[in-house]
Amino acid sequence: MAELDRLEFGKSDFVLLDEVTMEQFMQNLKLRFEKGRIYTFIGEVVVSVNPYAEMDIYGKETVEAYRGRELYENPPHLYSVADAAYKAMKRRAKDTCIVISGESGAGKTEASKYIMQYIAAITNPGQRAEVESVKNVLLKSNCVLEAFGNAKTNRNNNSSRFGKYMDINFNFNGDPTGGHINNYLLEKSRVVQQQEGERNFHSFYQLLRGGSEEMLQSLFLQRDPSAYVYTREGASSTTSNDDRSAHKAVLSALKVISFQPQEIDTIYRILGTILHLGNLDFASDGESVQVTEPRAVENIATLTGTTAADVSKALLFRTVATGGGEVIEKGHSEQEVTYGRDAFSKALYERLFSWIVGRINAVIEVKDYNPVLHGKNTVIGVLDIYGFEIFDNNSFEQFCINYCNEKLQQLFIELILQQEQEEYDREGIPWQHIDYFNNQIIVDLVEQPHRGIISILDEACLGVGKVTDIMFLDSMDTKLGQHPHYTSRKLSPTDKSLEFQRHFRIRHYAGDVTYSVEGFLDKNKDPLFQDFKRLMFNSNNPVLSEMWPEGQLGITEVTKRPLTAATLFKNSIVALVDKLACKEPYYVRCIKPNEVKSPMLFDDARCSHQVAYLGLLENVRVRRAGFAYRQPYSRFLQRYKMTCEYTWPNHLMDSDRDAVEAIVKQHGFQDDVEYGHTKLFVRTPRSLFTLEQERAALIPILVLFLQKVWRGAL
Ligand code: AOV
Ligand code: MG
Repeated sequence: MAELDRLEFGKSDFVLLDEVTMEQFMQNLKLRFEKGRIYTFIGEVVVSVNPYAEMDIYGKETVEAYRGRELYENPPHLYSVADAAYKAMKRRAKDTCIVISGESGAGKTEASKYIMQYIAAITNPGQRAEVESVKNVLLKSNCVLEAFGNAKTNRNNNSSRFGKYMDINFNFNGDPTGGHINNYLLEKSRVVQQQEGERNFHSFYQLLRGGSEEMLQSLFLQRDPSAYVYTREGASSTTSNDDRSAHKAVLSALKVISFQPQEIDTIYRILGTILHLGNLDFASDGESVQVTEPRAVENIATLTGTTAADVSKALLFRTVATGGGEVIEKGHSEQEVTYGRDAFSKALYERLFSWIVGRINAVIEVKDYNPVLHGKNTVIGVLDIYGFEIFDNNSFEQFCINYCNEKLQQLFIELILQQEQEEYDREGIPWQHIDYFNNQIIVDLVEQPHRGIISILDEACLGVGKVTDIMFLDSMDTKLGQHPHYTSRKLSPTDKSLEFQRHFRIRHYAGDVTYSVEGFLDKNKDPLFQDFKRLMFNSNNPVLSEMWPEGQLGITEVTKRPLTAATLFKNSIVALVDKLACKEPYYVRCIKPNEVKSPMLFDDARCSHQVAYLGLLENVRVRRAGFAYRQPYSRFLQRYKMTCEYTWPNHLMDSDRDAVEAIVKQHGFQDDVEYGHTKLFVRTPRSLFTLEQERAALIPILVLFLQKVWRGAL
């Protein structure tokens, strides 16, 4: 509480600024950052600036200071939000979610881990073994998913290359009983290729640098990542995490999550297989293509529980059914072989990743929950997804990631800005409307049926004959030429940033991104020759075989054309947004202070850009014009009627509204409220704080009183 008033740290809530201007906002943000105050409120929203340095603010004492307290009793912290979400869930049986957003490297993943740790720390005071084990698995799953789903990019040394939404289930005691993880589009192209200065997924380097001698020998691997084509680019770049110790941590986490020895073994065999696949070379004698290194094929066969002959065949031929129902084997061209090999490597990794998530889910899934016996099962969801990103080369993956961030921004607008304003209107509360940029127009540009970019892309993928990426670009130019957020080289020939013919640009909410259409069609179709699926299904390793169930389909069995990658992604993100929208949302808005990962530097231009596009000023304005707290009259009365002689135990007034007015007047904060049609609106949390304190002081007296009544003493 004391810190809230210490001005040298700046204002702990942007709502308290003298004037809501960018200048004042930035001054306060910078001052706090420089004083080591990385968190600041906007009402219930926490704004966080990445400190790029270890902070001593997450320890046990801090947890204790925040546990069960009201938001405004302590300085702003991730723990304030976590506790608020937890309280809402526990006290009001509300499903809540914590949405963490911000661009790549802003600190989302770290924030999500602290939030999880906090929730783990404040629950299960009785140390019940089954709850402890659920908590343990939930916490350990992070380490495994990060190893397999994160990588060093040019924006962030530990960048999430998949989206993660984790639901934690709670019983009526408020203890975690289980959970569920949803993962979103893993950037699998990274398995076979990385941009300059980037790395493949951490898992490969961890295995090569941290695996035991026996392990590496059994996988026929050398220790040096530069010996493998797929890990060569990242072989010399350093990251903040030590691959060796991370490998140990992952192995022990896998055991805690109860992965079986054969499963763990299979995980590493798959990584080994992928590394060997990447090193395969092929030669053509003009007629047919051969593998030039048969040893590597044998290694792959051993690791995948198949035969060298079958591996070669799957690599070099494809089995096709002719029109007459005849099955023939058709040799690949050299180009097709390399293409097929890379597609296989990517698919192996993606399957592995999804399988790991599925295995974790099977362990943490809530079993035998009986709502009659156990009360309502409530949920806190934590969302940590890949942040908005701009690289030198932006492709299909960035397109998907940035679209996802548009959707989340849209959700923020709807939940925080729009809904708030609509509620004031609905309740007849006088206030001034606040303008904000609504990015729905960009969301539509991407996802609108028939006219949006994803539809145009899918249409191009369905085209017969040879449809090229450039034809897709032409089609966008024709259909989207008038769109204010879309342009391309052809449409803006004088624009310097659109250097190449294959470029198009989207004016995103968070900035302009120039994409290259190269590879869009292929990544969207995401084809994999059936032969690989059959090869894997027929493996004598049951764990591996289980990952490829569709391999059991016969060659002539017609399969429906699968949905494209972009459409699958869109559907999953739409479902995610729906899931979030029906929960009570809590927000953490992360800001990246500079481009060089420095703990000292506050880059004004970069920060104010983020403050602007995140809509934080608008957030403050809406919040300020508005009210920190609101509740339907009946609920307010229920909670506080005991604090007022006119309302306890029952009031005799005309309406609940009048009774509430009596309480408010008795406590002297009538200037701090507005009366809506159905709800009371309170401007500052402090008014409520007094009420809460009084209520807390009265409860023991009341309990004593009631006990006496029951015992017949009164
Ligand atoms: P992101 O999740 O937002 O980016 P991270 O959470 O991975 O970003 O943060 C990037 C790096 O910043 C971390 O690896 C830490 O070194 C540092 N960092 C972030 N938050 C803190 C903190 N609270 N205390 C100390 N260091 C921190 V991305 O996943 O790329 O969108 O896709
Ligand atoms: Mg992350």
